[in-house]
Amino acid sequence: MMGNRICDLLGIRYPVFQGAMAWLADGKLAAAVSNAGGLGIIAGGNAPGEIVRQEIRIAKSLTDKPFGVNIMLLSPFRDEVISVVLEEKVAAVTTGAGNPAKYVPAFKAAGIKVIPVVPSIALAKRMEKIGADAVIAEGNEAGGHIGKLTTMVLVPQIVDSVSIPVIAAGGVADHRGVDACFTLGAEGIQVGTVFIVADECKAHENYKKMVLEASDIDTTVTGRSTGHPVQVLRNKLSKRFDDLEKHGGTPEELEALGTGALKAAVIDGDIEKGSFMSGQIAGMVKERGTAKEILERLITGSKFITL
Ligand code: TUI
Repeated sequence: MMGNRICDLLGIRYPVFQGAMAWLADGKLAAAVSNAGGLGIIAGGNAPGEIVRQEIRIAKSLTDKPFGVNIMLLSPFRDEVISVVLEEKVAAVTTGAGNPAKYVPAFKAAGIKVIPVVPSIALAKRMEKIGADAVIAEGNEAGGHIGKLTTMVLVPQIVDSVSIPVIAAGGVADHRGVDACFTLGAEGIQVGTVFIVADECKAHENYKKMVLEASDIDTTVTGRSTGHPVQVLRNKLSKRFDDLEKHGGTPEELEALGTGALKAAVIDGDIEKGSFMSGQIAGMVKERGTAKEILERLITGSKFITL
């Protein structure tokens, strides 16, 4: 898309990012999305640096298009993942779950585009001031770790507060959502949940089925009391989490319940004990396909992005 600032910044065809879903967004999925013309993004999640390096190398072997890596700032391996990303010189870094200010100069010096997720105007302005290339305004319709505001409320306020381009995330699954975000002033979108059911996504079959069969009200937010709210598909684990929170569970008890739960969902497909992170839009995800088919289906009919 000529003249779109996100496409020009990254050298990509469509201003569509694949959200960095911990455990799910690996080198294979990221490469498939980048090959389809979007920006694939490898999720650093809580993985050690060398695992992230392996995924970067896999992506490099599968595509010559730009792709990104997301740094999850709560990760115990944050610093080593950052070192790996600097060494491997990926095209772009997105960050989540925290303020990346102290790392921005190093990314910029390495020629890596920096695109933080911002849940507020204050952080968006700060990121612009220290040289971020764009920001992602992620509303709390999104899956996984979420901020306080919805996409509808957050995006126009961030757009009005900064001059750098804004990518909208949270609650988008078809061209109507895409166009709503562009109407709010976004110049790109990020989608995660729609890619869980991509053929190239490693999610366990049970995870894919849960997304495909989800109804409008099947997500819930756990962990509000811990200060780290996480949007997931409702299941036995989310119910146990809710009960523990209601009955004054300690942060340690809550953490113990969550430990290993994402792996249980993604790898083992453990319907009862897994944490099936997902955006609220799961109710609209009804069809599988390759990453390319999913991306093209998403933008077909858009007045802002043309195939
Ligand atoms: O990061 C995400 N979503 C995620 S990370 C993740 S891995 C995880 N696993 C288990 C427990 C917790 C996380 C799963 N989903 N989205 C981006 C995002 N970033 N949403 C909200 C924020 C955010 C919040 C506060 C960004 C910056 C921020 O800054 C606070 C500050 O210090 O100013």
